[in-house]
Amino acid sequence: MTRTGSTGQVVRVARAERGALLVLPEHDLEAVARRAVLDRDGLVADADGDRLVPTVGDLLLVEEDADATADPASASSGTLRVRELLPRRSALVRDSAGSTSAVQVLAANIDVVLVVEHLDPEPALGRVERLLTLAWRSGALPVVVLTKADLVPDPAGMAADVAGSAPGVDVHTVSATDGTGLDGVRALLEPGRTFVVVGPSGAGKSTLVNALAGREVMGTGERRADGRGRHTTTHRELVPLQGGALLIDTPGVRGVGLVADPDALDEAFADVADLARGCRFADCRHAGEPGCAVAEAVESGELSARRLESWHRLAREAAHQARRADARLAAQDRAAVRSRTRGFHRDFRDAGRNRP
Ligand SMILES: Nc1nc2c(ncn2[C@@H]2O[C@H](COP(=O)(O)OP(=O)(O)OP(=O)(O)O)[C@@H](O)[C@H]2O)c(=O)[nH]1
Ligand SMILES: [Mg+2]
Ligand SMILES: [Zn+2]
Repeated sequence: MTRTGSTGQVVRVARAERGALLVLPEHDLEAVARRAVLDRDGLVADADGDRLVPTVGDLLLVEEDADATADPASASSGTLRVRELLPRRSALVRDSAGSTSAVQVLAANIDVVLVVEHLDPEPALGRVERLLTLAWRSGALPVVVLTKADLVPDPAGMAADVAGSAPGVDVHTVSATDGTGLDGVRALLEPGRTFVVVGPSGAGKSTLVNALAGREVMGTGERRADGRGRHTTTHRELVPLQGGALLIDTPGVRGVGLVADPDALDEAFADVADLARGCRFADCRHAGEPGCAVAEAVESGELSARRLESWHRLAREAAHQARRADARLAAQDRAAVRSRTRGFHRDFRDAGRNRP
């Protein structure tokens, strides 16, 4: 390990693109970002030797790139070479739909996930529930931010509705236009805390980041049908704030796949999980079993049918994803066995050949 190397230093990934990273020194996030290069495969090994794709928010051990400095063409760029990925204390992870690639880490080492949803058009509760489940799974604290309060007559009433789908989660209602509610979000921005902002395109994520930063760090804008004048965010970026907190802006999410985690589902649906303790069967699926306390709560109006449906959808998806992950693991195992077997056959053949 190169941890003790004289030129080794720890940096934070501000932006990750294929093969190249923009990084900031861990303790001087206002410094000018530098380029860091990865091995040809675009991966970096962690302490266990697993090779992973680095993502925004990651902490990396890097060294000055001696080769690049020796090369006059790149000497001025002062490139860093990535040596090791430091352990992630939290990670916002989505399931990528493809069968080949596994999961995608959207952001690492985050403290708070700001789930941003607009009040106009009307908030999509199912999307909030899905993003909260991802957020609970990340190991960071989820917080809901409802934007565009200036565009609706009863923001507080709408916020109460959303809060019903976000048990145990603080819900803030803001308007970037008139400044309503921003102080409540600002109060969360303790120095050294990292926030990631997630939500649909047009929700006002970048507008919120700019308002909190007090300057135009991210492009924002209305999405127009002709595609012009459009400032939709296309990359994830870490934005250090003056006060010492860090914000990660992200592009709008369309479909985000859940990564299986029953605990995260129980957190996001704490109301359903609580009710489920009253079901006759410990493994009740709340799908017509006798003595189902969850069904009774829907009957009595204590739990909305919509919310139970949402739980069913996400629970099915998590189970499906778990099976897919198992299948991927099994395929990897089979490939490993095949290559071991090939090695064995080769050894066997060679041994035969060498026999006198
Ligand atoms: N009226 C009003 N408009 C807002 C508010 N916040 C954002 N907007 C507008 O909504 C539009 C989209 O805002 P963005 O911040 O670009 O949205 P985004 O979530 O970053 O979108 P993507 O980058 O595509 O994911 C812009 O025209 C903003 O000016 C708000 O609180 N009130
Ligand atoms: Mg944006
Ligand atoms: Zn039940």
